[in-house]
Amino acid sequence: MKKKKKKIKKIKKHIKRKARTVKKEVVVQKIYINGRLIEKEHAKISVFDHGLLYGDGVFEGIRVYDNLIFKLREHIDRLYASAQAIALDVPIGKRQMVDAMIKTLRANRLRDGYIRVIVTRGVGDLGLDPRKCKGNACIIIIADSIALYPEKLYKDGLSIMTVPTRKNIPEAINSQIKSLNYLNNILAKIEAMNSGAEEAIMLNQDGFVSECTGDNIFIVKNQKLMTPPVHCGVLKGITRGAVIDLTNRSKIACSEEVLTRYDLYNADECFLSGTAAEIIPVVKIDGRIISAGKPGPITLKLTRDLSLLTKIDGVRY
Ligand code: PXG
Repeated sequence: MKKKKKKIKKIKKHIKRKARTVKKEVVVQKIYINGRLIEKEHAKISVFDHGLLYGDGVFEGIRVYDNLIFKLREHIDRLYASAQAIALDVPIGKRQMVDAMIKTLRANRLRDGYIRVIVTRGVGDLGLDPRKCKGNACIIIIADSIALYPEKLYKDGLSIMTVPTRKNIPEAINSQIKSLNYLNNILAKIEAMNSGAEEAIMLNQDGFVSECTGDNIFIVKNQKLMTPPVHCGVLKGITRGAVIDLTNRSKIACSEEVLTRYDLYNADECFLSGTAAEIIPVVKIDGRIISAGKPGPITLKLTRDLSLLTKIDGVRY
């Protein structure tokens, strides 16, 4: 009897020790910086990095669902296109970038979550001159989780509002560039939050609806889905693209339309789409109740369809 008790004690001790080591492995987050995986606490870059000093760099946010990287190719292509647009040489190729992302995901034992890939112009001096950063482009990959809005709002719907801050004009900074400078959108977000709304609708210079601060916008009117075209200053969102594909498969009519605030106020349904947000219903716009104050049927169907798509469509790692 004594022997048995001793054995059980030994096994319990072993399990405890094992649990401790597993926990330790999960807890210590590792960040990829220029080819090295560094513990979060020690993951640091220079204060002379032009990404910090000037927002000079580009990024992507990508979701992973149960070991599948959703729309990987699209995100990688957009990252390199953003870099090309700001004349930033990414020091590694697309294949190597994917390998680095997978290495980071595995090191963090992340099955579900979010990868942030950042490429900055790198270390220069206290002047704008990008030539000073030559050869120093810095690659950072963070594998983590993300929640753009509280869970409750996915059931109840968002209240959003148009804000005074307009989209940057495309001749200044094209909306397709996912740059490290989000000040325009942050100002819009502050304005919305200061007025009690969770998200901002940004208009373009001509007063037409463009997008929200980190999501694209869709409305439903008479069973037909509509979203602003790219020339209205919207980022060609990858989730936006996935939603459009889903409507094609389900034979739901969907088109790109120049939209005004009037169109939003009179919509039957409204939702936002984005990598971080996924699909989130909107029930109030500038104080007007939309969709009888609850998520509409087409919004809910597309939410279900997108969720199914993320379970099958992706690159396994
Ligand atoms: N518009 C803007 C301005 C964005 O920044 C989208 C639309 C949606 O695009 P995708 O391709 O994701 O469907 C975005 C994307 C964050 C965060 O941390 C924001 C985005 C993506 C990931 C994370 O807030 N915005």
